[in-house]
Amino acid sequence: MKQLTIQKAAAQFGVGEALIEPLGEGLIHRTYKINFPGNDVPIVLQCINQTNFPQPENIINNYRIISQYLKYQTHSLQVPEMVLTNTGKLFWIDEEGNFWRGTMFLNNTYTPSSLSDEKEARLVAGSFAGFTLSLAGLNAEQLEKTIPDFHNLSFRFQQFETAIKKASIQRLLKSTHVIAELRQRRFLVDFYESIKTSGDYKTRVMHHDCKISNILFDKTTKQAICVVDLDTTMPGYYFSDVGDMIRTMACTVDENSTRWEDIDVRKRYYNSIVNGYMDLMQSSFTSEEKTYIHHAGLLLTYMQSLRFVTDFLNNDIYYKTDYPEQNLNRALNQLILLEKTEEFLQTEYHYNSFTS
Ligand code: GN1
Ligand code: MG
Repeated sequence: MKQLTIQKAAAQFGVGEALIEPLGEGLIHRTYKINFPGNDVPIVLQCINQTNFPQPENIINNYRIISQYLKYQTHSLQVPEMVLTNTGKLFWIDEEGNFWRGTMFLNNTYTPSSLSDEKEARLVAGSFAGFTLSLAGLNAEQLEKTIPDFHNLSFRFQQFETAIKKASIQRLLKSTHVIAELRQRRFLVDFYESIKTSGDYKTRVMHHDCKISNILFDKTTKQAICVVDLDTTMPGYYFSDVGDMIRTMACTVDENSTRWEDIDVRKRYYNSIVNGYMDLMQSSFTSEEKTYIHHAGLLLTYMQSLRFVTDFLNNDIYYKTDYPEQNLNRALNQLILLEKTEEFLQTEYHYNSFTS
């Protein structure tokens, strides 16, 4: 993105010459930290990706409802306050149609990109569980579906099959192994369908992007203080948040790694995440949700592999990439992680994911 475009956007949210720094490692939006000369506190300026979020106003609307609601919940984590434009608006659209919004940057905080120990894993799991519990009294009907069918596994599987039909022969040939392995695990889609139809599973407000970098920690106390990136916070099922934490935090490497032989599940982290999440959630969980808690990591890792290979087959239109086969490599990384999780669950819990 052109520096001038960012400068113009920044100028809407503050006064004086803005100092601009890129922020974060997200695969979707463009995010910057902006310092204005007269302000002690920087702001986070974000250009919303409208290919992924065709109605960015929905994100703003949800954010407003959630942050208002959380303000009145004692002991709950907060979310950074919105920063209005100089004319008092919640967002700004530039002449090219880019959609910009601002939130406060919280000084004296940090977001770790990986876990330093199991205690931290428990803390993060408890934070996301606490977030869902704090929002239990919110009328979830008020929230917009910012991305319809976001964690709908049947829909993701359909998108994958459609992409296979339309893909170029070159991309298809490169993906044969991943495609075959993913097709073999269709029983996970059937399991998802049973969640949707059985009535034994509740919908709750879920964050839907539970990576460690979406929790802000206090530099001094090392405590979790804020949840960020609420773009996909909307009603969802029990598996989404704990599943995404297992996928991103219990693994030895991150989703961009191509050190295939190093990909594995870290037992102690896995257990800390599940136990940390269950500590808070079990009073709200139905017996089915408790019984199938270990399906969570499988579902999310499977879904992410489907989504990455689908994007590769669609010529990389969704996720930012740094080199040509990155989405295929990400899909393979997630597939290996899925296989390792299956092995891990069988050994540790005699858990057979093939039956639901
Ligand atoms: C996207 O950009 P980021 O990291 O916040 C994606 C998540 C994926 C993730 C994979 C809106 O999130 O669902 O799990 O990439 N968000 C959207 O890294 O598609
Ligand atoms: Mg996100």
